[in-house]
Amino acid sequence: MPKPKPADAHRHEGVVPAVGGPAVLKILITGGFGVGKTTAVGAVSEIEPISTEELLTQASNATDSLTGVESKRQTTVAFDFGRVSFDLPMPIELMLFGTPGQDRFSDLWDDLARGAVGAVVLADTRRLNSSFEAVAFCEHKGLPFVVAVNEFDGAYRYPLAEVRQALALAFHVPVVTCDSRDPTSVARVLLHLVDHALSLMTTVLNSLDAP
Ligand SMILES: Nc1nc2c(ncn2[C@@H]2O[C@H](COP(=O)(O)OP(=O)(O)O)[C@@H](O)[C@H]2O)c(=O)[nH]1
Ligand SMILES: [Mg+2]
Repeated sequence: MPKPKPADAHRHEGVVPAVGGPAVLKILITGGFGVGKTTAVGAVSEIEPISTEELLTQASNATDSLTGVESKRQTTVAFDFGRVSFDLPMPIELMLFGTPGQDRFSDLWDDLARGAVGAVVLADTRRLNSSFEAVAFCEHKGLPFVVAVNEFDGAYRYPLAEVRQALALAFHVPVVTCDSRDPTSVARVLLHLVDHALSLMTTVLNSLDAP
């Protein structure tokens, strides 16, 4: 009877175990209530997005500010999940986790952020203050992030430098515009974030290499 091979026998035979497929990255989609997080995940996801929208109830009226989003009838009580993959510039698969907008779920934000490579903070210039908490959260966690201004119809288009100033962003944080209903626009923001997160890594490496 042949002796069973040890589990790592292939190493001794010089056989590289089959690996491959895209790099899988976790990304947080965050921002205030009604800025378009659920819309963005749904627009870009290749799978049917998992969304835990519930009809707004009287009970949530005290905590969900509807100012400026009076037409909104649903709220995310847990989180949104979607997935999107890219072949270029390299094969990557992004797992998207959309946070609930309300601060009462901040413990869940911690869980959703764990292991994420970075975050997209969506902002609505009519209610920029609704995204303050998300910016503060990313800064506190040291999570690389980009701010994406969701250009709602009829909203005044502020220069991005003013948005940067109003949110008191560090100079290296990218600020871009997007339409969270448009898959191409959301994909562009996601790639921007991945690029930003990788470039921060390069900056750290350079500082380690410095004499
Ligand atoms: N006009 C316009 N409406 C949008 C845009 N993004 C989201 N909406 C609408 O705004 C509302 C709030 O979006 P939602 O994704 O639920 O916000 P969330 O609370 O951040 O998840 C929904 O009724 C969306 O259809 C946008 O870019 N333009
Ligand atoms: Mg939502």
